[in-house]
Amino acid sequence: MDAFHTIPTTPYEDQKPGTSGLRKRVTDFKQPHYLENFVQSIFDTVRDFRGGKILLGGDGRYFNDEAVQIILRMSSANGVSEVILGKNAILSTPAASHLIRKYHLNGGLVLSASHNPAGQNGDFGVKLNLETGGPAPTSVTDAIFARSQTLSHYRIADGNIDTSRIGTQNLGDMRVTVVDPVEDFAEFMEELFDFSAIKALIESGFSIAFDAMSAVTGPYATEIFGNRLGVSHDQLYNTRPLPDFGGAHPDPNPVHANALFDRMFGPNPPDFGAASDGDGDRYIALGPHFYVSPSDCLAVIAANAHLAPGYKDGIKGIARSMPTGRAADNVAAHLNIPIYETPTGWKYFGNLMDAGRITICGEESASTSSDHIREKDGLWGVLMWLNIIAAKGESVEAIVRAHWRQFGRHYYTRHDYEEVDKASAESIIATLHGQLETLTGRSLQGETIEVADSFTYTDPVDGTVTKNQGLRVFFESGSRLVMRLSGTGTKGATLRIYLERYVGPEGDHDIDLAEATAGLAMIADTLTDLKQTLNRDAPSVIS
Ligand code: G16
Repeated sequence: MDAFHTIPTTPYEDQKPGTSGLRKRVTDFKQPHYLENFVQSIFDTVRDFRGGKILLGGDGRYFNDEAVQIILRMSSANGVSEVILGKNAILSTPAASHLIRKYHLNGGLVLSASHNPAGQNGDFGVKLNLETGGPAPTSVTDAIFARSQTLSHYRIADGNIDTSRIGTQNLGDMRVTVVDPVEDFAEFMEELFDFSAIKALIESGFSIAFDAMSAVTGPYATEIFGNRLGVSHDQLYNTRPLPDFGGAHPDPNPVHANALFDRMFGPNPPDFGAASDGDGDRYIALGPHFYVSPSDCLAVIAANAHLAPGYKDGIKGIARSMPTGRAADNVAAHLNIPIYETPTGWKYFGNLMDAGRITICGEESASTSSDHIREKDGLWGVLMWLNIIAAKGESVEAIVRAHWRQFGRHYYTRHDYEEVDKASAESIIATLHGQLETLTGRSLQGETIEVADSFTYTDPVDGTVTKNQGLRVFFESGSRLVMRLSGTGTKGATLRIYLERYVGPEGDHDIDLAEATAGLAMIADTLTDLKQTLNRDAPSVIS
């Protein structure tokens, strides 16, 4: 029997989880007892974990292996009966959600800072999912934070687990079962999508470029696209997960996925391009010389999901986060199904899915998914696109253009000012907040403001009210401007500005995106003086 130890500790004040778990610099997590304090706070709050079964794994980033051993030892000392562990301590976020549901576990911990860079000077994170397979709601993460502020001890056992050995081992009284999540996940995807049709499409010469960005989806993509769908392995890029993601930033956007963009906008591009992020929950989709905005992805997928076998009976409802472009709203109206607008954060979709109100949900931050799990799912998004293309026999661009002709086009872009001074970013938000009630009727850049507010969400299932989820300015033309601070950054603050302009089905769908939204960007600056306040000429990332 291994010994259990009770180690005295003192609280860290900064352990409040953000949009998606606790995300900090690796150097923060490596402070004495930092990880242990947070994990003990979870065990003290989520009581089902004691005596229960949990899932554990991460996106393989630097510090993953060390953290997994610490969490295993703490799980044993805290009375967990069994941990299901991804082979080599690696699990994508969607695969984790799937396994929690499949094995009826009490929840799980996914070690990831998602799309944030990794390495000794990069970021690390701990995401907590509950028994539904979805991210813990704010009520739970707030309770964990409260516990972390009074913590005086944590419990840890001795021992070590060989994470490469499939099968069951023991750590004290706790069983640890190492599983290969890839096979399971691939089989699950075969139940949802028409693999024969996609395979036939690939065999007909349809070429793709999938970039796993040296992150967690590589092995999944190799199995699903390569082995099962017949995509040539030289069309799959960066499929070996690396602890520092090859020194790159595994965020599938035009700046960080520039290799994919160069390929898709260069000479002789493949027919379809896609990339996913650090932990595999985000994705982007492109056609030759054509990028589909994530908000359009949500709308196009919602409109065509019935073409995939798993969704052949249609969809019950759609949800999107508030800042996400409103293209999906037009689809919901057409299908006569409800559309829900939630705060940013996948956790807000969980209740809607559990209550059977929605089937498809998505966010502007490069994600679409469905109620097959309770997380966003990058490879699901890619497979859905391939299924739709195979079923329709049309290119990505033809599908999206036909969609615009039916529903109109929401020109949509997000401007991020990253790693800016926190106080300055907060003052910009405060400046706009202070004007909200007086903006109606004001005209700027040829647009007239209809109304402006601060977004409050009332969960229609449990009635929880969540306030201050972003500032919205609506224009009489149908355009919209949204501003909020990111909850996933680890250095300074990130100010996000979301610009959206609608042009109806008969309108011009070929305006340059930057041009279409330039007036709205100028309005944001006029209202808040943001460039001067941040001392920046331009956003760090435009997506
Ligand atoms: C997380 C959340 C998403 C959210 C995104 C960006 O994604 O799960 O719901 O849209 O962060 O959040 P923010 O705008 O606050 O930075 P991920 O992929 O980072 O886990």
